[in-house]
Parts: sequence; structure tokens; C-alpha cells
Amino acid sequence: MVDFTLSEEQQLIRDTAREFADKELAPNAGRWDKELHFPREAIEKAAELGFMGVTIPEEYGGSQLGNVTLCMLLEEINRGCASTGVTVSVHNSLFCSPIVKHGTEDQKKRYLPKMATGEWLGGYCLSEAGAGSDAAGLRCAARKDGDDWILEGTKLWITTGSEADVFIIFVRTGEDRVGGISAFIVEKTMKGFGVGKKEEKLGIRASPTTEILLDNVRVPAANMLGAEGGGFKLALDTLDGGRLGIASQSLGIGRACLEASIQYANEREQFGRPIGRFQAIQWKIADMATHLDAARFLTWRAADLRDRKLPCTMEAAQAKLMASLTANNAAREAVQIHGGAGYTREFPVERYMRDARITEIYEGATDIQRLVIARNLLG
Ligand code: COS
Repeated sequence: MVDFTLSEEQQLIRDTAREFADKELAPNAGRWDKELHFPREAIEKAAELGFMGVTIPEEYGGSQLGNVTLCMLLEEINRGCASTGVTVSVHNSLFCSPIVKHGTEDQKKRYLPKMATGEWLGGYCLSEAGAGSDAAGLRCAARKDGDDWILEGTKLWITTGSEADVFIIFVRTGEDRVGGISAFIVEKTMKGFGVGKKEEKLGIRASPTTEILLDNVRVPAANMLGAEGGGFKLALDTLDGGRLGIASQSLGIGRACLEASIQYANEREQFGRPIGRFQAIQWKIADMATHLDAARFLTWRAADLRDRKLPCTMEAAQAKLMASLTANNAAREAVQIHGGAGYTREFPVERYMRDARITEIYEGATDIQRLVIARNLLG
């Protein structure tokens, strides 16, 4: 059965998120971007609205609304501020979801209630200097010492790195390329844990991206997430969900571009009429809206499969591929429609264009999404 009707609960969440984005995010996002200000106050408000526990079961303080609802919520938040959007996305899809799916009862009890209220923020550490697209090439390692593991190495490109309280960290616990990787839950207060260099970025500048330094961090064996050696599959399974978050971020940025373009096209006059009366502008706007709808259906299809616990690796890759390309195209066209004004910081489309660029890079570059899709088709 295909049903495109949103439930009353979903409509309510979407409308609440839209209002939150309009009131709290959109008016401030330009300043946060300029000042590199992490919007903690906005994240706290998002938490009060229940946005930080969307994938968490009610018994641990969350709302357990699932991936389709999370996608709707993330689209609205990213429409207002992509830096806030990626923080909420990583927290929900890359930290909370794998704890719900693979965590022990003790791990769930310790972490999920704090994550649901936003008291703690979550992060995800997979990438390293030598392990980007080739994630299984990671070299950070853990050695066993009694009942503990000692983690050593440096992680790179960590979203919310300097602000998160607890991280899922993937390290090598054995020689085997894939079967030698395990996942650990590491708290920032653990001795030897450190935050390194903060990146100077083109976009999503209010979201801090840092190195994470592991200097012989002693982690109890009880903090291993999933089975020893099961870390790589856990990482990729988690990224299937994360990619839906980034697809939704792309949709949010794309919609912001569309809405700004419509407003400008109706206001700006040239040759004696609003530029929206010219077919060249009309076609750009028609294409933007159509491609965004197509990308949204791909995203919700994959999220629905994930909610029903069905495989969605290819569908999530298709959603992220399509949505990120769509956002970048929408941003390019939005700047073009605004002309010289769009190239200045007077109008937000300049920021949308910088923010959109990352959606084709993180949580698996466009080329990797194509590789995943092709492998599923060709074997
Ligand atoms: N979920 C669960 N398991 C998966 C999976 C998924 N989505 N995709 C693959 N696996 C399994 C495979 O089945 C394989 O297990 P078996 O050997 O038992 O069959 C294992 O994981 C290894 O898979 P594969 O051989 O395909 O690994 P590769 O090293 O070839 O890497 C890519 C696969 C390139 C797809 C992966 O490294 C990737 O997604 N890279 C991008 C990383 C990324 O997104 N980084 C962003 C970090 S967060 S900002």
C-alpha cells in the first residue's frame, strides 16, 4: 500500500518544527554563520520540543516517532539553519539510533534518557586522515587491558566535536580489514579524551567540526557497542540512517532556496515587470520545486523501509544522492535568480549555497552513493 497522507501527529511535529525554524533559527542563522557561534540555546529549545529523542523509545524518555517523522522534522529545521540541522541529525541518527538498535540494557539506561532531554549531545567518530571514503582503512586502535580497552589515535571531521558529551568511536581491535573493527561509547570526561584542531569551513560554519584525540583513553569493556569485530557493519548500517538525515538536510536547504527565489522573483522588477514574469525564471523555479518533491519521495520511501526494519541501503544512497544534487542545483539557481544581490551576505541564498556543498560530501560522498547503488544493482 502506498499512502502519502501524513498522520495528525506527523503534521503537528512538522508544523511545530516549521514554526521553530521560522522564529528561532532563520532570523539568527546568518549571524551564527558569521560569528561561528554554536547555537546551543536553539538546540536546548529543540530539546524542549522533543526533537532530540525522536528515535528513542518512550521507556527511555523519547517519542519513538521513527525515521519518516525524523526526516520531516529535519527538513524543517534545516530550512531555518543547516548548522542546527546537522547537530540534530547526527545526535538522533548517528548516536541515538545505534544505541537503541545495538546497545545493552545498561547502555540504553545510561545514555538514552540524557540524550532524549538534550542534556547530553551525541557524536560519531568514524573518519580519520587516511580513512575517508575508505572507512574500513581506519587505524585508530584499542588494546585489551584487564576489563578495559585502551583507545589510541586521532579521529577527523567530527561533527559537534567540541560540543558533544559522548561519542560512538570506531577503532581497530584486530587485524582483519572489516572484522577487526569494533565500536565503543566514549564520554568526553574519560581520561585521555581530547578535542583537537577545529576546521575552518566553507559552510555549516556554526556547527563545529573537529579532530578527536584519543590518548590512551581507558574505556570499560561494558562500553563496547555491539559485538567485538562487528563495528564496521554497525557503522555502515548506522550510516544508512544518517544518510536519510543528510538527504533531509538537503531538502531543507533546497526548500529555503526555492522559497527565497519565489519571493525575490515576485518582488524584483526589471524591464518593467517582476522577473518572475519571465519564462527563464519560471522554468528554474518549476524545476527546483519538482526535483525537491522527487527527492523527498525517495527520502521518505527509504525512511519508511527503515521504520519497517527492511533493507534500505540502496534506497538511502539513492535518496542522499538525489537530494544533495538537488540542493546544490537549487542553491546555484537561487543565487542566479538573485543576481548580484545573491552573491552578497545581504541575502541568505549565499549561505544556502555554501551550506548545500557539504551535503554532497559528508556521510558518504556522491561518488560513494553511486558506488553503493551500482554494487546493489550489479553485484
Ligand atoms: N549495513 C550493514 N552492513 C553492510 C552495509 C550496510 N549498509 N554495507 C556493507 N555492509 C557489510 C558488507 O556486507 C560486508 O560484509 P560481508 O563481508 O560479511 O559481506 C562488510 O560490510 C564490508 O562491506 P564492503 O566490502 O562493501 O566494504 P568496503 O570496504 O568495500 O566499503 C563503502 C564500502 C565504500 C561503501 C564504505 O566504506 C562507505 O560507505 N564509505 C563511505 C564512508 C562514509 O560514509 N563516511 C562518512 C563518515 S561519517 S561523516
